[in-house]
Amino acid sequence: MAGYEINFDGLVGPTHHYAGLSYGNEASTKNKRDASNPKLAAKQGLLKMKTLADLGFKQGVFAPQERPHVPILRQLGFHGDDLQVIEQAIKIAPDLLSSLSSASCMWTANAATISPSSDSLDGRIHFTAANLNNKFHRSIEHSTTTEILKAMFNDERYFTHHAALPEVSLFGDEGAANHNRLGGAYDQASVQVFVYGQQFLNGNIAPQRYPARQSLEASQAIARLHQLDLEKTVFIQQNPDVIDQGVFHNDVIAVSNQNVLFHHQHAFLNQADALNEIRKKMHALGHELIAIEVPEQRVSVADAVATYLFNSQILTRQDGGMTIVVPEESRQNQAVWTYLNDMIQMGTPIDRIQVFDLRESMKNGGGPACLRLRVAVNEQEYQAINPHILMNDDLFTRLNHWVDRFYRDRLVQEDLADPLLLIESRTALDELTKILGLGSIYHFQK
Ligand code: SUG
Repeated sequence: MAGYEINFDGLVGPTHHYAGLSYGNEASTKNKRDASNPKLAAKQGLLKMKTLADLGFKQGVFAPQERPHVPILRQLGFHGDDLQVIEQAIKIAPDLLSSLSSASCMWTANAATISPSSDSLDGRIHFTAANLNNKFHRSIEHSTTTEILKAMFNDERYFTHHAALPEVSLFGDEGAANHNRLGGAYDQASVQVFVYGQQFLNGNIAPQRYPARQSLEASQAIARLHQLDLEKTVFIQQNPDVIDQGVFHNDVIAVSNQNVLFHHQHAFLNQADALNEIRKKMHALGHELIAIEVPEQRVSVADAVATYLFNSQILTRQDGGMTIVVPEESRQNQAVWTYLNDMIQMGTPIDRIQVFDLRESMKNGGGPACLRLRVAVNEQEYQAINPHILMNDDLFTRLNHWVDRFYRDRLVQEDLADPLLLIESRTALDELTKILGLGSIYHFQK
């Protein structure tokens, strides 16, 4: 039995727009106030899920959250009925309404950190929702994320859910985007690699321009909660210079699958030592690391950030080879595309490229890997997952119809106060819980 890796992609919510909310994420800042197309965004994501499912990869859907977040608007002093709350907010604090309307939960790589049962001392899969403390619009995701995860993985024999860490920068946690796992079969013990941006207690190396979103203290707390064996765990610091060049999460500069680590020359601080530690710990488990290091000379950090070369997914096919999933922007850049085509000839397990148009998400800094949360399971755990969230022909058709019925093809900030948008979104989400068999994860009154 080899187990499976399932990718759960975030379904883009109906209020997807460009609000420029993420300082340090250059795409987000650059595209502030552009008109978005939520319908196209959702369809681009669905097509990615369906294509990967058709290629034989295990693929699931992660439901969006309700936005705008009316309870928090109330907490901030807006009052009246829900529509009055929103009307006041757009007049007095339009940017706040934007924050509380962001569809940012689509980037499920930031939803949680997950440790498979083969790595945990108690033999259970552990989930910890990320507090996303660094950005207000994302810090409001974790409690609903936990509820959705419980509705997806609802079997106490196998799945343990932890609440997010304390909501301060000392424990800033951005989830799986800063977490890799290196080993062999998905259901066998592997080395977990936590990549942090800054050590807050007694650390002295930090980015100067942009924030480090993930702390070492958070990564260590997750490792404790998930009952990881420290002999099989590595904590490495992301290179602060690349954070300052727009690499706001580790998955913008490195990605792993099984025994392969694909990363940039400048990804990590003290890179040679970091790789040696991973290599040694993998070796103790009987695995050899294949590190594919991309030299700056071939692909600059700036090109990596602009094209999201490393925000790719490396997926193991049923024939044992690996496919790298990249966004269209990687094909459009000559240096990156030439590198990719050379790479698949290098004799590593990666021998195919799959390209997706994810432009709507990319304009907010979210590439293929941002949109997915991976969960490694064995056969019994796989059988215990809510079956309604797994992608197939029927679900694809139903979700496309659902998007056609409820989503707009243009959205700008002023539209966020349209009472019809709230009604459309709530009706849509209410129907979605039935399609995905999630029970009552939303708490609005219809
Ligand atoms: O947190 N963008 C997200 C992108 C997340 C990408 N995820 C990973 N790298 N795993 C973020 O910065 C922008 C929203 C706006 O500006 O409207 C935003 O939240």
